[in-house]
Amino acid sequence: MSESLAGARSLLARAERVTVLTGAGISAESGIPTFRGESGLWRSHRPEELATPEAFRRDPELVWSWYAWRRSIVATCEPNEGHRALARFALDRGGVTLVTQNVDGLHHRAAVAEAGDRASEPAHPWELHGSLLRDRCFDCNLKSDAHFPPVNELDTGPSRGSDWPETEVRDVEIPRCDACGGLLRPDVVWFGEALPTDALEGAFEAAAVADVCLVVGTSALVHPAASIPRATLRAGRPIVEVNLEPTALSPYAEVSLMGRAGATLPELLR
Ligand code: BJW
Ligand code: ZN
Repeated sequence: MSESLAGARSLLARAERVTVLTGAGISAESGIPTFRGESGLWRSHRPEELATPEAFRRDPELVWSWYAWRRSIVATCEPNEGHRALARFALDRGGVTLVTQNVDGLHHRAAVAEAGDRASEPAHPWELHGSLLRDRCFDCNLKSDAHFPPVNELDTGPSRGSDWPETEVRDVEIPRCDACGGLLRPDVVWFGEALPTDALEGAFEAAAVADVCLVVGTSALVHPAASIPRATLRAGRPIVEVNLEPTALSPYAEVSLMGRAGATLPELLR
């Protein structure tokens, strides 16, 4: 076992409370594209044209086309060894708060699968950037289960490409809110929008009292999520990082484990 892996394991073994912050990198091995980096979504698409309220006001069909494609990817993906290792870790030892920037629902699916017949309830992670699995009214904020595009219009077959087929759902009528008739949007957090207060407060509170903050698969460039591990640092406790490459947080991490989350987490959390 490498020295850093042993060091990280010993920090976790001594910790009573652990807060885990995850990002797109943990779902990469499930086949969900990350945002930054070589094949990241923001390499080929401009965030300001797709992930802002202004973009939605300007061209809701375009934005929905992109999210429909993203939903079609998530619909075919499964939690990977990284999600599962974290779910087992939380169920086995308690004292773990899971906070994610991801909108794919894979942490919860892993928790449900790992909980199986156990008595303990699979916890929902704090979802800082919302969920792709829900819609929300653009006008009155009423939330509902995702119902766009209709499941039978999702191209989830083996022919689904890795690129966004921009035109595919452009002609589909966008559903409207039952309560006020406003346009529905995906219930995710776009740039310039506030994060859900309960998730943000829950995450900062858990980080501030954590004995270790474990940060997995995030470039740590998007705030306020990227500031959460600093609450642990401010309390004089360490950060352990798992990533393919150094990030904005690496200089502050007690241990940086460079590797795939799907291989590293099962080793680290065994
Ligand atoms: C692997 C791996 C493997 C790969 N194993 N590792 C302070 C300073 C500067 C700017 C700001 C600031 N505070 C706020 C801002 C503005 C802005 C911001 O942060 N901008 C920066 C980019 C400069 N923030 C906001 O606008 C936020 N809102 C806000 O601040 O509101 C204020 C407000 C208050 C009150 C009223 C009104 C407003 C909102 C941010 C929303 C972010 N939304 C997105 C899209 C979500 C919906 C969707 O999915 O479409 O969230 S953007 C995108 O980035 C997504 C992600 O959750 C987020 C973070 O990305 P993440 O997860 O880190 O992914 P990547 O791709 O960046 O990194 C992947 C990592 O994995 C890499 O490091 C790889 O190496 C690694 N990896 N494979 C392990 N197998
Ligand atoms: Zn409404």
